[in-house]
Amino acid sequence: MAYHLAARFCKNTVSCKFAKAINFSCLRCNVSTVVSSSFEFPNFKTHNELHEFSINKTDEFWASLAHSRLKWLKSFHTTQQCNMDEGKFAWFFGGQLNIADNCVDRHALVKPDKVALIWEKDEPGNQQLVTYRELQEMTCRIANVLKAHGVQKGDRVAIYMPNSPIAVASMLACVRIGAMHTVVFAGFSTEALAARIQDASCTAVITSDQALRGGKIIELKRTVDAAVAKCPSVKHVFVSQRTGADLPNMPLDLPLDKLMAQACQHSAIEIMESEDPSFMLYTSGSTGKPKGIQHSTAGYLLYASVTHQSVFNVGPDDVYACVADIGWITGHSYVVYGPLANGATTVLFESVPTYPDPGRYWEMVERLQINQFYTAPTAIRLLLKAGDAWPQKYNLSSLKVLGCVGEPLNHEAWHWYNELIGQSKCDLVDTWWQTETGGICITPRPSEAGAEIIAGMPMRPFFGIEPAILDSSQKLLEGNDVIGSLCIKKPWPGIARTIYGDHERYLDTYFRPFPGYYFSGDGAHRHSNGYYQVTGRTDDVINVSGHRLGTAEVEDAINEHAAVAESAVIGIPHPIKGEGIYAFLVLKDDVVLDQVCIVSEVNSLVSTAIAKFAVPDHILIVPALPKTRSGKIMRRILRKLVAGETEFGDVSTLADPSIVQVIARLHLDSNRNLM
Ligand code: 7RM
Repeated sequence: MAYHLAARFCKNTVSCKFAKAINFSCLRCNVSTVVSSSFEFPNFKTHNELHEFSINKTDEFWASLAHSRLKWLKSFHTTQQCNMDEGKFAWFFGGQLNIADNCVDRHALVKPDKVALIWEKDEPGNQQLVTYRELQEMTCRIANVLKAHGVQKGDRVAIYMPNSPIAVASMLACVRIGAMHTVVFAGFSTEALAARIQDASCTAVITSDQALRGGKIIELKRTVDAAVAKCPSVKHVFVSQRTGADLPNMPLDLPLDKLMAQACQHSAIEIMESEDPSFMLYTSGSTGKPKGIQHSTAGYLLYASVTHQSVFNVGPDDVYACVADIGWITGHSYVVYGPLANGATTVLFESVPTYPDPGRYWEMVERLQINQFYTAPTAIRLLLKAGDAWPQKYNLSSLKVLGCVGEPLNHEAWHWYNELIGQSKCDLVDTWWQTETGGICITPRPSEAGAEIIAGMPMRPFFGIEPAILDSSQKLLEGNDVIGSLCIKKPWPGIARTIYGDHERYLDTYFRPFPGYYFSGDGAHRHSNGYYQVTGRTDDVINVSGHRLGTAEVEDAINEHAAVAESAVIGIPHPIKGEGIYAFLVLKDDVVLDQVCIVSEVNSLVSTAIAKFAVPDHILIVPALPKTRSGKIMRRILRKLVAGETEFGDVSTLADPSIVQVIARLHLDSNRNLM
């Protein structure tokens, strides 16, 4: 059987011979086609052959997909013109298209009543369906409102809203008119929001009166008011009603829902060049101010679309759910742009995993009959901590693919996810990628049907991705069983094009550390079987007596302990070893074991799993770890706290800033006890 990557498209641009045979539309020619046939790459019999082709004939591979998957207003003449050394990337040069046209209009034309969004509101059992036709109408109305108030191609618009159809339509309205959106997580502080608006010189902000998250009210509009007071670039604040709260009116305010009702439901699309910027998204670096990662139009959309369909194996009638927030790149690529470009039905999750109880996700999977479910390791560990009874209450048999992203998925969490949630019948894809890569780069699927999936690693490079591991002297490490800095050798369409307003920082961060390569900032281990495991950020690497240890390796071993829900390790100065290890442990909810006993068992686990030198010098049991909103552990804060510093740098992205003081106190107390 031939390989099925581009199975959703037929080659026939006039009328497809499979029309009527099966009720499924070809995204290119808008007629029905057979899902399981392969037209695009009929000569490749295996995944490995096609992967090799994608590396050796990169241009042919991507040009073919760009033609079949995207709707072009004008075809491109040059597939790519890229230069890694100079950090210059141009894909599908000469082409013209519009993202909203690709994500909404072309589907609204042929299947207007297909559900585009399932809005899973904060209160469970309250979902709202939005069809492609309705999404098109909302998008056009917002586009008209923005244009009527002077927002133009190239302008920057901040979006500060909860996961909701109107937020998605606002993103699409921006790309429809060629304005760049910058979505800011609706929970970031006034300072964090203001810093992003200022850096991007946004001329408009789109927000909601309030947000509801886990039954709690979040005062979005009040935060916007305080932020906008410090942002002279902002001319208008469009306010949509989520709760209908009675809030004071500010001079820049405009009622979005009312203006939408008055606006025309049709709106012309802006013709965009392939390389025109589509959006930017801020991501915090370990030092300095947040970076506005800027993405392209054609390359970004193609990469999001191809990865979404082939990693998650999304079929035409599937209900696909990625529970990420739209304020994170995962929300952009795998809640909004990838699924909508593919004409899929995508769930928009407004709530939190534990509301009203830790069965929320699983109750939702049963109620909405979800087929693909994509979340973050932090959520899996949190739910694992709450016990097995929650998933066991629900029928999870609709699930086919489980995914996770954001951090290494430790073995214990992998098995729990696979066995308790996937009932050992699903493909579990641990996907590695970054805000900067635009989409998934290392992932167990796609691969040969039934090919092995190994716990604890993302394993296989995606099509067109050639990972490379280099050592600290910039030497390329060839062969297997090597550990070093994870780089990518060749350009791919989804790569970010610059850091907004600071191309030098873009070059310094990603292209100068290892000339000729894209540097991810992560460490990786290419195992003896050729599979990739990500060991954590290289700036988190710990060096104990000359042994380099990734934080993930030590944490994975610690998390194997039945009482431990999660952990974070950092390096601390040590007079003899250079660095020693300090481990912070969060215990599961129902643990009754004595802490001294847990500590000694954890030590022996690490000693057996890695080596004696990896055994922590100090273990502290804490109620929670400092994490970003997207669930990443901020080890930098733990390092500063142990060093006795009281200034923690940019903590605006912390999910719960108060935990820092709690941990600091426990740390001081434990030091006192030691003395
Ligand atoms: C999508 C996203 C990127 C950083 C990345 C890694 C870490 C992400 C994995 C992972 C191990 C994974 N974008 N990371 N996925 N580490 N295994 N599967 O997370 O820009 O916010 O973060 O996240 O360190 O560099 S991001």
